[in-house]
Amino acid sequence: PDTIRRLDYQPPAWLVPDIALEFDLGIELTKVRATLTVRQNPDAARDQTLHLCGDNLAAMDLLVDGNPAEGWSMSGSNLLLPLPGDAHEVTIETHLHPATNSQLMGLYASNGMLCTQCEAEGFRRIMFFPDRPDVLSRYTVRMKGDRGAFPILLSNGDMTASGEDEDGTHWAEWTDPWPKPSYLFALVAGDLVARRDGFTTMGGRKVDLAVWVRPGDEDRTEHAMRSLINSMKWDEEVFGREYDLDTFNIVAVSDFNMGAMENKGLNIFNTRYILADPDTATDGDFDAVEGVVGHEYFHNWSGNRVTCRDWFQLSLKEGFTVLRDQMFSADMGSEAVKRIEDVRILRAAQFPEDSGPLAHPIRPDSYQEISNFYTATVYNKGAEVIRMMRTMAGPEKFRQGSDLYFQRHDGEAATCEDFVKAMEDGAGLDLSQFRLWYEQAGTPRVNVAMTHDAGSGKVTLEVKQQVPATPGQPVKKPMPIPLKIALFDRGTGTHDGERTLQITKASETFTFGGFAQPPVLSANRGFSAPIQLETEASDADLTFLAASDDDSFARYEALQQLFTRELLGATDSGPNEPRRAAIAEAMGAVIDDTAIDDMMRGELLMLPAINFLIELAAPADPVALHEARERLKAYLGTRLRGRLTALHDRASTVAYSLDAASRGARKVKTQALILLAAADRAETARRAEAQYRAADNMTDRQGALAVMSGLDVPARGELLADFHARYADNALVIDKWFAIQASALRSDVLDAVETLAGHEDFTMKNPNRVRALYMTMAGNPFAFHDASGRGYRMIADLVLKLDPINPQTAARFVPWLGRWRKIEPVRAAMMREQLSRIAAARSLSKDVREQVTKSLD
Ligand code: DPP
Ligand code: ZN
Repeated sequence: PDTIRRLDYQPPAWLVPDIALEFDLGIELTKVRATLTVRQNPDAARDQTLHLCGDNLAAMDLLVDGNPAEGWSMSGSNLLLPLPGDAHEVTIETHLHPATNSQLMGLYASNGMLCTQCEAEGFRRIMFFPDRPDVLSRYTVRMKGDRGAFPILLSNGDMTASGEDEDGTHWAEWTDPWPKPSYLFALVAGDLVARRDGFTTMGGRKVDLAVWVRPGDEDRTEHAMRSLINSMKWDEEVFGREYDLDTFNIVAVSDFNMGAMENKGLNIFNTRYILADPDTATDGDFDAVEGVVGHEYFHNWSGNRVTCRDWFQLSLKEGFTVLRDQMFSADMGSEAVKRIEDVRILRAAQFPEDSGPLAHPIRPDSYQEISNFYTATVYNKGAEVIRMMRTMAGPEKFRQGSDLYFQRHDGEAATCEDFVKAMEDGAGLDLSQFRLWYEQAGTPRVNVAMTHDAGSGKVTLEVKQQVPATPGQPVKKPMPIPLKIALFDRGTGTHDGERTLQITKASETFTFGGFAQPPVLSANRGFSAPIQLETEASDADLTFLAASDDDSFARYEALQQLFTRELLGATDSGPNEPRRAAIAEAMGAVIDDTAIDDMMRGELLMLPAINFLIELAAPADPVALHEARERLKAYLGTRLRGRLTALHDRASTVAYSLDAASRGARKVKTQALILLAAADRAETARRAEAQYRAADNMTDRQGALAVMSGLDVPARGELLADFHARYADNALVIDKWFAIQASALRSDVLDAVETLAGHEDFTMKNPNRVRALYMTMAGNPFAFHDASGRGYRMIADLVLKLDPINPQTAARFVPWLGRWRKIEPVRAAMMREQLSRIAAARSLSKDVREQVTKSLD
């Protein structure tokens, strides 16, 4: 397979300043005719051959300056067209079959409508084109189709003309004045209804907003529209970015590989990130809608106005845009809670990637299939890296850096280096060593050892770091790490101010004076750097921080460390009684603490995820970890029973609304049930059933059902059936019904997954449904790591079956098997065996092939 390398980048020999596309739409057959204005790129080596990417296309007609093209040839699936001069007009016709496009890349049919997905390399499945992000064109799109089948015709930019033909067809023309790469092209045609609203930008532009959905779904679009308006306003206020067209359209599509797509002026979304109402969406779903609507909107500047030179620069737009959506959500809700949630995601999804066979820097050096690089590393670690710049510069300077970046590169295809340079010049930072964060993969391990000298009152911190070897990078340099710390006085419970240590070496020491007593160290406050931190904190220190730290992340972290110590220790030597008691006391204090709100309380009551513990325990016995975790839950549930039931009772009286107090109440309710369930099944089942039956919202209903679903009680089957019947016509809720069962911590969970795969509602054609069942199962350690190896086999079977249908989605399941190095040897061998079985398949997509080969290495 071909490996593409970052350092091989060459500018395109030909530019395409303008493209006119004409679509004759049909579900079975769509004819596309493109006219490309091409000219030699003065800044590239001269090449008289125009290289046009194609994927599964045939040129039905090919003209140069109006005459049949001569001398053209195919190179694999690409088209090579010799051109005599400096500038030409090339016309090409292609025929597409949207109904059979199960990959969901290019033009495809979903639910009777036509839609597109072009990032990263989908446009070449529509038209022969230099399908690379550094070729920017002005698009004019004319669509015509049957008025009955496709009453609504949308594309990028603004609609500039429309009309009817005598034969029952109608047409619309859309023009996008902003030059863009082909991956931002989009088209939607179908029977859609809109929620409409408007927004006036800070410059006075009146923008028509519309959220388009299938008829019947319009009542579930209010939150998406509100999120869009909030995003537009927020980006003006916080980043000074204004919208630049008269129209902004969002369309929700039920068959979608990713979360959403930022096509210029026409964002296309997975329905799960648009549709939300209290009856069908949880509070978490509402947050996800707000975050993703914001994310895609923010791309209009960080991605569209300034795009990427090549796909190695993906984090330029994604890391930055994730940071922007995180900041937005923090401002819309609770900054402290949002930070904890984002770190939890990073640890659960990115840390395992960074320490496994697929580890790559946020700016990768090579790839075979770019779809495999839409990763937690490029996105979430990418956001952490830019967040560190912001921490070092401070908010105002950071804003100056981002202003300079947008100003310098508006209209360009830029690189990560351009961003770093703009931050250096605009924010006044020296980022020479910091560039290592773009080059080196692996999560740095940082160890902080503290000594105290009673005579001089001096505290010394000895900081050591080590960046682990990753594939292709055996030896690493020390990273620059902004480490926020505070030194607490044990007696007063206060500290003398937060400091940011700028760590630059493998080993260095920092000294502070004025400490009569040894202080308690609070380190990596706010998670100021994406590292694994080791300290020598005693249980007493952690208990102190869990109770007194004024940084809410650090407080959460101290509790997490206590949990982690207990859980990792318990798998070897059983529970540590004094530590368990200290944890119970700290949790009790969290329940009683009136100074924190319920949103934060819910966070603090959560035990670390098994998939994070596996990282720390390596080689791990996942089921032993799971059992230790259940034992700790049971212990806490028993010790805190009175307080947890009181908490559940108190929270149950709070009426439904979307405000923080009401959401917090729902969060602690389900957390209380989770702990109580491990202690007293029968009593908790009664409580959960009551919560389910009384629920007037999905958060309470789903939370109760998820708890029930893990219990062996008669009402379990009845409630699952009730849930299915109640929401039978709502695909997103039926996804939940699948996921709740696949996440159950029960011995028969794999039987259940097998049965569900045969359920009439299950289909391999819909990525949301496949993920609801199988991604949930793969993430359920109790199921996936079943000692028989059956969970591994089921995921391998799925990959093999899904690959011919939808390779991009199939490849996403491979990394679960690739984590074998972290698992005890007996299971690890079985995981490898399943990877080998996939590798041996007669034909595999490039996507799955790359992931499997790397995972076996
Ligand atoms: N660029 C898209 C995003 O916003 C890819 N799904 O993340
Ligand atoms: Zn994005």
